[in-house]
Amino acid sequence: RTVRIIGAPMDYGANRRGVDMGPSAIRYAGLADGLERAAVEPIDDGDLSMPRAEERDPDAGQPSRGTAKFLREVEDVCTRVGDRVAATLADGEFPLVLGGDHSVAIGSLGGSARAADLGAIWFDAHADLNTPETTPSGNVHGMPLAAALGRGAFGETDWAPAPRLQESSIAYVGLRSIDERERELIRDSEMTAFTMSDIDQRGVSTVVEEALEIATDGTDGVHVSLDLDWLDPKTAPGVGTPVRGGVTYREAHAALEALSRRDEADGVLRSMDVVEVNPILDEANETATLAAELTASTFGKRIL
Ligand code: DIR
Ligand code: MN
Ligand code: MN
Ligand code: MN
Repeated sequence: RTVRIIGAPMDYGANRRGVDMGPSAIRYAGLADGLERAAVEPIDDGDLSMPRAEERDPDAGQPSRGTAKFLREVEDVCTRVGDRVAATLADGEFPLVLGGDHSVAIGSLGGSARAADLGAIWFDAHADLNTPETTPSGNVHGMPLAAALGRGAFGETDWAPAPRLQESSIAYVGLRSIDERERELIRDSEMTAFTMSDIDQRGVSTVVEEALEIATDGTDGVHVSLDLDWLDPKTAPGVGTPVRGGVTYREAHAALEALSRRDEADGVLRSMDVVEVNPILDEANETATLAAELTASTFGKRIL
């Protein structure tokens, strides 16, 4: 299996500058070696080029309703990410997108859902379901799932909605920080939300197996979105929006190994993004190292 690494050093979607250095930090932490040990062949496409946020006006290109900072830049990057992901899949390779902030997932979901019915597993402390109308921050990294589902003002765009992604095929794993408006949105949606208390009660492997059932039922493959703030900040300090009470180092590996076991059996995984690593906030590249290790676990790296 060939894994094509697509770097998307984007920080338009989050407040904390530094997340644009994520792709180099994850590469430096040994991503390619880890993938080779997992017996996949990595090919690195390098990084997409993007203008620095300081050169841009965050208020240009606002949606018809509400706020979404740097929306024009997010559109430009996500369109290119989507095209790369779709082309990679068409070549029979696996697209691995390195963020950057979580808004890159609008591109990876869109590209991956172009030629297949897509399910998704969302490992995150946050629900990422705000729209320009509901967002408390104006940051697009809190909106990628809403964008891919064409909710709110995103529904009027032709670039954000992912063509073949159904709400009912999406499962969250590890939620613990949800905005007031998002709570209603989740309750009224067809998505499945496994929170940290589900993990406490039933164990992470069981929860991930159930998430896989949801994401594979009636779909052609699964997109995995790994936001490093899913982990506890003691384990993964290098993120812009840490929330205590996240999964441990062992739980994280167990979760991604559960994905890998299922993938070995029926090849269900289709695309992945690894996002929100911020080296400026990190301690000695710990979070990037974790990102590289967890990615290798997803592709089948084992202790023995
Ligand atoms: C918050 C933070 N819900 C927002 N979201 C984050 O700004 O919409 N997502 N950090 O990963
Ligand atoms: Mn996120
Ligand atoms: Mn369909
Ligand atoms: Mn998050």
